[in-house]
Amino acid sequence: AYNYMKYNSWDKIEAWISSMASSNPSLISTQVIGTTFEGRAMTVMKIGKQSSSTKPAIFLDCGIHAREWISPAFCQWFVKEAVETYGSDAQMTSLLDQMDVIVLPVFNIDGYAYTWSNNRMWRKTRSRRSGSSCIGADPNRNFDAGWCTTGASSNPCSDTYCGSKPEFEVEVKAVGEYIRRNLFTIKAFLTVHFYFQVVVFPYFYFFQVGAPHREVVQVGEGAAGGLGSLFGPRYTRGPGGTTIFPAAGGFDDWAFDLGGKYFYTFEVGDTGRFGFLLPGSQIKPPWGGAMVAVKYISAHVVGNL
Ligand code: 0X9
Ligand code: ZN
Repeated sequence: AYNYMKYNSWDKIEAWISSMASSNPSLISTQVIGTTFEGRAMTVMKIGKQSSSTKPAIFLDCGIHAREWISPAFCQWFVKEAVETYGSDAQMTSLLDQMDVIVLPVFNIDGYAYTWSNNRMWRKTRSRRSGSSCIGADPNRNFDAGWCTTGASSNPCSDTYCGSKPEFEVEVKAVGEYIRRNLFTIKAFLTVHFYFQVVVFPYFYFFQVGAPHREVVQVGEGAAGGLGSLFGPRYTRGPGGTTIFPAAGGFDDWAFDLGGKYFYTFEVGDTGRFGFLLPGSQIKPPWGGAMVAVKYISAHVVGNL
């Protein structure tokens, strides 16, 4: 059986995606949305009760930063929980009856593979460019939202390199195009990072809460409450630029500007004892918290369609 209690290599995750889809055909369908720089297929898993009409959807992505291993582990855990609790857990059942959750288990697959093969602390993609021997760009700085104006670097050797131009990274372009094509059905976005303990929302590229202010904040507070119930009041929430740090070119700000009403970025993890090297045996509590938060936000979205 697939071991969710440890981290899994990309090869294992890729095989897991197909086997989950083929063993749960009534709940999961897959679609390839692009190819990474190194040629790996980017596959999304659409989880939800089948319907003859297009259902509204929530987009959940993990692993935009290569070394944040707990993030892809959470996406896998979410899919497992969805499949196992659909029909018994009331919240999950109502969510999957009314909406689809579109899961991108690993956004930055090349980077993730590289953290397994060469450098555990790698963050960026693995793209190459002429004029520099440094490799990769930060995919969460490469979206077209105040691109490279703050909290990002134009130095290709930096860990927060914004790339040669917005959506230059093929993975970013693939996700961008998928979202543009499906924006009418995608009602909310959830992105999982490691390792602050926050639920944050746009904007990150300037100091302003995105509209509609009050509702976005309230839902974020409720979600952070779910995380806080597992981790204590350390869990904070708020608009990104002031709550954590300003950083332009993010997936969240870009999708928000495009018209995505709800976009929450979760940072889950411990309080820094293990940092990025959080052992697989420690991943369960942060997942539990994130699951509570995901369900909280989904329930709000379902109730406000
Ligand atoms: O800096 C980031 O991209 C995220 N933090 S991390 O330590 N996991 O790298 C925060 C992303 C918040 N969103 C934006 N800055 N747009
Ligand atoms: Zn991150």
